[in-house]
Amino acid sequence: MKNKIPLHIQIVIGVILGSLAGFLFPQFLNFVKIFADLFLRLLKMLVIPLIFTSIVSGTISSRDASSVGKIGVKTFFYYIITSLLAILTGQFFVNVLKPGANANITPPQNLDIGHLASNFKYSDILLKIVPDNIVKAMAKGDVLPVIFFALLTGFFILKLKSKNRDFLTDFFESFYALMMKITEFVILLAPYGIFALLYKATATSGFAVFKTLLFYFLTVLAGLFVHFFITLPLLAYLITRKNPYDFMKKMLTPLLTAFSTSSSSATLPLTIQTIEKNVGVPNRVAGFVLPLGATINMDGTALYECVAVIYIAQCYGIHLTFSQQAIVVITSLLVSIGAAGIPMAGLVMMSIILKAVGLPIEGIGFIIAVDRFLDMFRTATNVFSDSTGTLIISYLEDKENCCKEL
Ligand code: DAS
Repeated sequence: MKNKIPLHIQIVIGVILGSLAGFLFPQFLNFVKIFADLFLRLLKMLVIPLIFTSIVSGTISSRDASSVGKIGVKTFFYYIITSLLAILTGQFFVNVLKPGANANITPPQNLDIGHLASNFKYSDILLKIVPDNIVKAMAKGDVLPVIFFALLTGFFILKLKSKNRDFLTDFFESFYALMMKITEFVILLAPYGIFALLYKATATSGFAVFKTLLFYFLTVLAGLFVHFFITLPLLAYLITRKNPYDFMKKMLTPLLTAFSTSSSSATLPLTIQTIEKNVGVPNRVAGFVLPLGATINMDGTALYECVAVIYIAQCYGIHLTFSQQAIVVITSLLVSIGAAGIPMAGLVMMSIILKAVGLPIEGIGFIIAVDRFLDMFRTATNVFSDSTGTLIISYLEDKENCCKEL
């Protein structure tokens, strides 16, 4: 189903027509609402199979258990630190700037805000990691145990005898390719889903949803800007003592490709080729850190998820307490691990965090209008974080001969 008009133009048209139609003809709400709910259900339908196949295929992409062991620990440590730094940067800006404070959108009646956070204990998180029944966890949409089981699956596939390992590697890589295809199809429906969601938003609350949208957009950009131009370069400099802005210049082509395609996965071959040729990182490191990062390290997405969920709460006039925000932070980290490297993957995962905190999934309607544009900035940030991680790990692996071109 190829359409001549580029997706983001279709989305702009869906936003404009949907919001005008909802404001001018609210009487068709019950009919249009069906399509809004259908689109949200399509997004939720993808989450668990996409997370599972994305992580398994990302983990086995190294094809070599020893590299997962040796470089793996440094790589995961880097991913967790930079994703958390990104999320906390986003949390800082959304709490200081409060972009949703004046939206005053009436929340649905039966809200159960932060039901998880009321008696939130960190030990709960540890217990929740190991499911007593992985099929039940998948059926309930519990992200944490699904991620844990997917990482175990990927790691131990690499430990199998070559016949079984090759079969399962092909199976999961094909399954992931299938899930990406289905997701791309659902995203093709985004303009229609966005029309229905914006119709519903303006039919129920007028243009209040737009009052603060630009402020939200700028809040996400502020967080991404700090992470991209300050946090990541500072981290790279403190560890490698190389000029991080020289490195950024050498990675410009994949960064601009990530920006224009909004897909870390589509940019991956170019990222690998550029970091090996222009920076001198060996394929042994680039061939492991980058494919894994393209599927499970998404700093831009993690930052965006945190800002978006707290913004949606602000739009409803709901103040999230510290422990409720802690749930948002941890779930944003987990969701960013499971998000796929394709356009609007971050949006697909949003429902998980909203559900974890007890916010209505309809809140997605407040941010969807600008999601495709923010996706360009967060994908470039994702790819730059993966590249910076590759530079750092390559330096830690071989300080003497690292990155001769820098
Ligand atoms: N577009 C995703 C990526 O390719 C990021 C996102 O949707 O948040 O990294």
